[in-house]
Amino acid sequence: MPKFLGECDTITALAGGVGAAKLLDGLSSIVQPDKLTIIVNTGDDCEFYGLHISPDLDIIAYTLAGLVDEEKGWGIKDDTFNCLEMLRVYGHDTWFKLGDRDLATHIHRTVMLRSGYKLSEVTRDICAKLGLRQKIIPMSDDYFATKIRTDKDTIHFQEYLVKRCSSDVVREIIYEGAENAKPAPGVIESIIDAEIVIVCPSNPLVSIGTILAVNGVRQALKETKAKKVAVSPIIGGTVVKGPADKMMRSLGIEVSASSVAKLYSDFLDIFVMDEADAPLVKEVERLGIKAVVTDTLMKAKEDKIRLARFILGVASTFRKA
Ligand code: GDP
Ligand code: FO1
Repeated sequence: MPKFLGECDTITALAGGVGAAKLLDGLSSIVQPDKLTIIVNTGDDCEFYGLHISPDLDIIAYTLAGLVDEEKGWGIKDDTFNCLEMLRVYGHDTWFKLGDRDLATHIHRTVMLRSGYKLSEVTRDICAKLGLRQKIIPMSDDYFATKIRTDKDTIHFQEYLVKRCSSDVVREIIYEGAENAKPAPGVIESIIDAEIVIVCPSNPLVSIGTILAVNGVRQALKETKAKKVAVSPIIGGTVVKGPADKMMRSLGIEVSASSVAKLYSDFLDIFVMDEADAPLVKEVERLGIKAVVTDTLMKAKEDKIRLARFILGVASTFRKA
């Protein structure tokens, strides 16, 4: 019985924030929600005013629920910032822009965590209440914080990204807590049991790199029989948004699609690159990865659906050696 696109395949995606959310939005339009599991980076998680913020989990959930502020790619559309303004009056730091409705999510999450629930349980609750049927799982329930060592200090990733606008030279990325971080329930199982694993176009160092740093994840990706497809977040030697290019350059990694492929080469089957990077196909194939090119820039909904269809199409025709 032939499979129709997205009909029967169980898909597990590894995701960061905004870049991943766009592809997952497209994928969700063509794949039944119960076939899709999304493992999300929590290295960006941070605390403000005693509240636990999980930016990437929220970006994915808000996007799939149709709530996201599409212009920014994060936060809730048409949100107001009255609470933040009052916090500023009281002298608190307000560089991380938490909207009023967004704050409700962080309050709810924090109340549940304080009552003893795990982050994965809280996430399941939030997703159910937002009406989502896709399975969204944090990479780990354990403490994990991405820290950036600059020339003068070591700071949380959000401080590097938002407060300092990625202006520091990155000397080292520290995955704090990685040694003890166990995968959340369902992470390893969903990789092993999937028919297709998609590595979303996310920052390879601080979104996908963190997920790969969780104990057992890389091994599961090597062991699974799933077809493993990654989409390059680098197009024509530059980023669509975010600091991945600056970070790679600072760390002496060439800013190119093939460098990203190299970072995943121990487990990857197929690498989807932009047409602009067609000259790099041979270089990627020398890594033992099938390289395919298409227009990977997602602006409108049609672009997201087209890329999602393309990925499922190449995965369905790929045969492992
Ligand atoms: P993250 O998702 O949390 O890792 O952070 P960002 O949302 O900043 O994006 C991560 C990466 O996704 C960046 O390196 C972007 O270049 C890439 N990205 C964002 N939008 C697109 C897109 O439409 N197509 C492709 N190919 N990459 C994208
Ligand atoms: N990104 C910003 O550039 N500035 C902000 O003030 C900001 C606030 C914010 C609040 C909630 C949330 O869920 C995400 C938020 N982001 C903000 C996005 C976030 O910092 C990053 O895009 C992700 O961590 C990277 O995926």
